[in-house]
Amino acid sequence: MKIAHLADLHLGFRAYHRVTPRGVNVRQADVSDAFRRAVARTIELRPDLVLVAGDVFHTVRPSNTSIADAFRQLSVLTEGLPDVPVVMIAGNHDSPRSSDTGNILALFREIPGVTVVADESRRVHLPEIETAVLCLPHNSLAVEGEAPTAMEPDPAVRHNLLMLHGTVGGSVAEQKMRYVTEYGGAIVDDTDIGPERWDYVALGHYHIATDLAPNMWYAGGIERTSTNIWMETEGPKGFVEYDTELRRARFHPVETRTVVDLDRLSARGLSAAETDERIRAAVEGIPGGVAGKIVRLVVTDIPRPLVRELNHRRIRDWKAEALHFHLDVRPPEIRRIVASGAPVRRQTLQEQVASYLDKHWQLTSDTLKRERLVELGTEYIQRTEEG
Ligand SMILES: [Mn+2]
Repeated sequence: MKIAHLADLHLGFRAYHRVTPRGVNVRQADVSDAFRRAVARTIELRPDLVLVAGDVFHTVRPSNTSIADAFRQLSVLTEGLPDVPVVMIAGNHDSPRSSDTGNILALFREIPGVTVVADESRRVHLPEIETAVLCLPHNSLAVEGEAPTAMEPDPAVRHNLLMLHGTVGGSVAEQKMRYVTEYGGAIVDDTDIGPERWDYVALGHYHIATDLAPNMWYAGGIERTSTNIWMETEGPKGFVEYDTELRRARFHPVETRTVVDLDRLSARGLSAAETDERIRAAVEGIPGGVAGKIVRLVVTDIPRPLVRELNHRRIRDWKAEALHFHLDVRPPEIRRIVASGAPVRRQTLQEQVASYLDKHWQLTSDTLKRERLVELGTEYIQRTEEG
């Protein structure tokens, strides 16, 4: 049996302020395009089953445009794959906190062939392909006071699949997952899942395609929609195809907008002209230029007065040409000279957070890397400053 496993579509995601000629946010259009491509590729593969592991929408209340678009694409999918069941669960992004808000995913139950599990855990039986999918949407894992669902395969069924939306914990996950993961997810231990007991485990929530076992995958997002997209610039986006007979997974990349995170520059000891020259060389070194791309250049050790002297006209031109150009300037770290009595500049918030994480934070686990923690803390503060 061949399974197409998609996750974290985040339809309706928006970023930056550009709109398409039709007035749609450009990133929203990008995500919609990526989904269209993923649907087309899925139809070509002719799987026996399609799984969507949560976060179909970026928000609990997506816009009418997003809803109509999702409905259209799911109809294209089911019409292109007649008799192929589509099973989807809700993730943390598309699960309202209050159950009387109702889940927008319920609408897709109107499409023949689509099964939606939005709140409580449920085993979906698909007798025509001798399969049962135990579905654990976000709310079934995250709502306090509910007894946790026992994750047991059904011995009466030939193919047992598990689909859940959350953060998998355990040593393999800690090794393989490159960033702290998305906020707001439920945590599930890998020993509770026991991937060896299942034909396949389809995971959603972590946005980088990752195999936690040969038959247990995060499909990753189809576009870059994370809280911090710079954590997911490496590697393509797409979805996973899994063959239960061959026990083999194949990742199918989907074309996405180009995101370039340039190598960091240090301005230590450089003049404004020299710094400008290095910035220019770095940006002009991007093959094909910055046009339409999402670009970041981090420049460290750059004092504020030097920032003011940079060639801002050129930077504005890049900003106009790129979809998003972020020159991320970071001042030198302040070393306090306590005994001198010399006036000490007040630390920026970013410096305070970095220094606290670096010198005072007690690491809660041996597997955490302090350097990475400081970097993450700094980046999050930076993002809040970007607005
Ligand atoms: Mn997500």
